[in-house]
Amino acid sequence: NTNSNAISKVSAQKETAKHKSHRLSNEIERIVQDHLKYDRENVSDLWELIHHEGEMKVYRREVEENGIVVDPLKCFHTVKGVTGREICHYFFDPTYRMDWETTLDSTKVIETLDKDNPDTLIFFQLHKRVWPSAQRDSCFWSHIRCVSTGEEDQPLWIVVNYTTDHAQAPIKSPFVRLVANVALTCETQIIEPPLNPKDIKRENLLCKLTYVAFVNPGGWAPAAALRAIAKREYPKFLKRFTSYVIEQTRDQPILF
Ligand code: 14H
Repeated sequence: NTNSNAISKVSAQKETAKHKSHRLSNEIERIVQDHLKYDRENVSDLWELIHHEGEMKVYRREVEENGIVVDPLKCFHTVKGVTGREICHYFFDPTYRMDWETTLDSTKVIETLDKDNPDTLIFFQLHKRVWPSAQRDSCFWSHIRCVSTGEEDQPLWIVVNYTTDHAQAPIKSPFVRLVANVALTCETQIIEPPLNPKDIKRENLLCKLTYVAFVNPGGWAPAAALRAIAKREYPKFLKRFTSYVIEQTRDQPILF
């Protein structure tokens, strides 16, 4: 099917690592490298822990720009029984988006940058009016990548969602455009590794997940309401999304 075809294309890229450049290549490279450098760093005391539940920790910094709330958000989570590649795959692939997203009215892919290597898609999304002000939409590139670390280690997988302009997604009132820079980074650990790697079972897998979000609401919205929504919705997203991936992969062969 189309989907497994897309998966194998992204993994093929992992082996060959030669891909065509396109109009967004430089920007993607810069933004991905920034996330790889900083996201997994522990939080300083400037960050407030707003939610702690089991392995999940959600932090934020209260920041305003010209009276608009743009609080950076950072989450750490550990998920059992799945790989980083699996988590990133379900986060990136539009096939599953509406299964786990609860804050969207719609999602649409408006461009695939390189059809031979579909690791970058441009999305147009309409957000539910959870906002106590005008309804928001978003247009962003979404990029998935596998990053090799040391020989012994499992590779890192990362997905970055970053706001972009697109002729097929003009800003139309009454909608207000969200501006975002979001990254999900995953590292797989093998616990009590069996002697033969072929014997690795799901119970041997642990995935360290980092989710970082810089979201600007794009226009005024009441600060207190926005912060209450963020505090409720980010943990809810992390729980629902990770449970979804566990559920989807339970009886599937492990995708390293
Ligand atoms: O990351 C999430 N979803 C993806 C896939 O749909 C899209 C997201 C994004 C958001 C906005 C613009 C572009 C891209 O990366 C999961 C998001 C869960 C968010 C729930 C919380 C919403 C409350 C936000 C409050 C912001 C305060 C400034």
